[in-house]
Amino acid sequence: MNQAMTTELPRPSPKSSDPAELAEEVLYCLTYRIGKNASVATRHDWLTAAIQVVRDRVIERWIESTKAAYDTKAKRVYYLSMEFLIGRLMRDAFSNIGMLEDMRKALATLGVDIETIAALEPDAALGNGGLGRLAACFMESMATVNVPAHGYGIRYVHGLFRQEFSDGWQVELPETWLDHGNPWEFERRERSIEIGFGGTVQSVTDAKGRLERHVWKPNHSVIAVAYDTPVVGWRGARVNTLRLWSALPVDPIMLAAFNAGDHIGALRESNMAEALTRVLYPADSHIEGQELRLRQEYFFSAASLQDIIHRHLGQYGELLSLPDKAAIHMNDTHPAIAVAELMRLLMDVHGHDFDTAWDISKRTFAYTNHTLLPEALESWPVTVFERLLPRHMQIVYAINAQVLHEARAKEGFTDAHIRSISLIGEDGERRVRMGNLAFAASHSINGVSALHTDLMKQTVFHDLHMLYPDRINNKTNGITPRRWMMQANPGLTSLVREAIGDGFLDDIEKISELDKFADDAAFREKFAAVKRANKERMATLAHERTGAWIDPSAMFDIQIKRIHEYKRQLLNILEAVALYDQIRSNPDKDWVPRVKLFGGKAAPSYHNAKLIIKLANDVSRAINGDPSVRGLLKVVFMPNYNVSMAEVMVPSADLSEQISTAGLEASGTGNMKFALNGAITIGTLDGANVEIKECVGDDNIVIFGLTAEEVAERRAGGYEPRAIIEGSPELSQALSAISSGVFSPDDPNRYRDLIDGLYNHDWFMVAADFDAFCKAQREVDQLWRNSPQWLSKAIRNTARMAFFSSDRTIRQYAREIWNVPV
Ligand code: 26V
Repeated sequence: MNQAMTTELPRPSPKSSDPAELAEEVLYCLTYRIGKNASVATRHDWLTAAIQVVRDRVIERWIESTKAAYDTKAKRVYYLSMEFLIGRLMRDAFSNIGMLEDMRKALATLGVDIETIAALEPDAALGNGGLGRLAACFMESMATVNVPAHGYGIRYVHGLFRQEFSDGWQVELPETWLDHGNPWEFERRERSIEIGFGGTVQSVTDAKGRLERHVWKPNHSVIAVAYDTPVVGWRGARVNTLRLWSALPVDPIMLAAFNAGDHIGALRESNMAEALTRVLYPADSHIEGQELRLRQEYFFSAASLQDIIHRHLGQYGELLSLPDKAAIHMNDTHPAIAVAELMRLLMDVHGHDFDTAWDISKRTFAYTNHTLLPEALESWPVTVFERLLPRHMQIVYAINAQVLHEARAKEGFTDAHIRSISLIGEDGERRVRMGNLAFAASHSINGVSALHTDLMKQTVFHDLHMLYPDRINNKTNGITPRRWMMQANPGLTSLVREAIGDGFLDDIEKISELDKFADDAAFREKFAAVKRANKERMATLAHERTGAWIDPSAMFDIQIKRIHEYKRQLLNILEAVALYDQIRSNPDKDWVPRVKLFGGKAAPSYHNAKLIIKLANDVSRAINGDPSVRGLLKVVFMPNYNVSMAEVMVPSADLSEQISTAGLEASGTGNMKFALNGAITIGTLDGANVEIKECVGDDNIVIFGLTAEEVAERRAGGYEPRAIIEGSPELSQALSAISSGVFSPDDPNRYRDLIDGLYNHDWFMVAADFDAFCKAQREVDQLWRNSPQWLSKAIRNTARMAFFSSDRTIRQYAREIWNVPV
């Protein structure tokens, strides 16, 4: 770091973007906000100072945006999500505000390398995967397309765990993103809200003994404290707020208990409160009804609802206009308890009758479904629900009575239909079905790809769709091109600007002008050079993190996502094993050199997913260490995959693996990131792959395997994986290599369960798709051999991905769901 020191620091004019003045501002912040001078500042201090300088610009626009929304009485969008997988914010904010390059220069004059300090910023992993990352892309797009919006979520002290490998096994370590403080957030103690749990419900009657209202008397409560983070849109168009709630004990020093001599009790209560927002649940499907999870859901939903109502009343003084001024969006069912909370506030606190409250709620709420996996559909035992939220339980029953009443009046509705749409599941233990609650209370329920939306109508919501046929609609997911191209792939961005000008930066549709360069040999060379540089950067990262050397001239074949059996990392590993065998048997064949890269975390309690990670690492060790392979195939599993790692991996990919069992991946968004960055997809006709194929064209994607319909038919018709495995020499060979301990000589039985599962039921149809997958991979090799042709296809992928911008998705939400002008 530069030792340059100024003795006098005039407070600089805050709007300058002149690098010399910016440098002065950085020094000013270092001195007066951090309390250090340049000679003793740590790299973290420089990072904080640089962020604070840009933050000042952001704050000015933030205040303007907030005031404008108020003055114009604009309708606001409230996006409720248990997860926001935002990653790092510095580059995003600097770039969107247009100061990245000026700040780079300013810091350089101080002897500070912006990339070095950028790498120190923690990656905020307040989410598990697709659903959380979508929420983050949506926040950025809402600011970009000028939708006045607030995101509401939880400020987890520990986000998704840090993953390490110990002898190839996943080990989970706590993640501590707040260790050095968080310069992006502003604590709002004045927005503290008391949230109650448990207790009893009293009925208040009037003089004539008629029921006037219900009063819920919780028996314990916690305080929700707001922390606000500004979210900057492209070119600083607008700045919205991400408001995350943190839990504190009502009486932080527990004076009453303490004075009464109950020291332990005081401590326990204080710990209980803070435990509420301590950690993100790390499972992206299946939850064994942990009560803490329901508490988290209610805590953040209730705090958000009360905050929304407070803001609305502050401006409009009544609540009948709520649906005209507020759209409340539920990101999956995790905030569905907000429905009962709004009903409670409207009826018990503000004196509206049920019908009015129900009408207001339905016109205000909308819900997005992100998965059809039955184990991921949330439901809570009535006993737990009732004990924790007795008044909400009554309200759920009242809503249910209303819905069932409407169903009974509908022609053709049988008892079986009634049972399936009920908000209370009666098979076995009685449970509150959060999906049905969210559906019943929403005027719009959307799927996240065309296929997923159709399947919603045919499966989980078949009967509710019959009852309310106008509600289900499709909004295919998108990704923000700012983070996923402009920031993550500056090389490609400059090349595209050189070719077609800057128009696509503001209007991504214009990227289609790149199409005409697909057959331009000179452009192809430049495109290849950009990809090469990205692959070199990736190779360096792979070496740093795993010790493996990978050759940037090999094909980079990448599968990064949560580890899940339906996503079929196992299919990809089996293909690697089969290829390994073929390379050894036919050493003289003209093999295409490949590097198979993996990344992803398994839920800590998901046994098979953890076994799949171990298998990938075992296979990697065997293949990478076998000299007879001569580097023609390498397998590398990158530990601790997160948003920041995706930003390096995605731009380096030649081939994008999107190989889920058809019908099970709701959309996928990684598929979009890769294609935008010029990777070719190998994939099944699942989720958004179907629409990607339509956009890029059949010749520019490699599709294989069963369709969703064929998967369903096979399931219904008695699927026999054993016969398929026995009929496929490659698959049999690969499986027998694994089960005979070739990759696990220390424990030959390690993969017995995994392999037996394939022979016995193979829920995810790995066997059924294996041969087709291998064949498709050899077609990919063929394409790769013709480099100009490969590059043309890659360029066409980039040129044809505009549809998958989250700006388009958000405009559709705004026009078709929220009724907000864009
Ligand atoms: C579900 C559950 C179920 C209860 C336990 C805790 C928990 C935590 C997260 C989730 C969400 C899983 C759903 C999810 O992430 N779905 C993904 O959403 C993406 C955005 O729409 C979509 O692209 C992916 O296909 C879909 O898997």
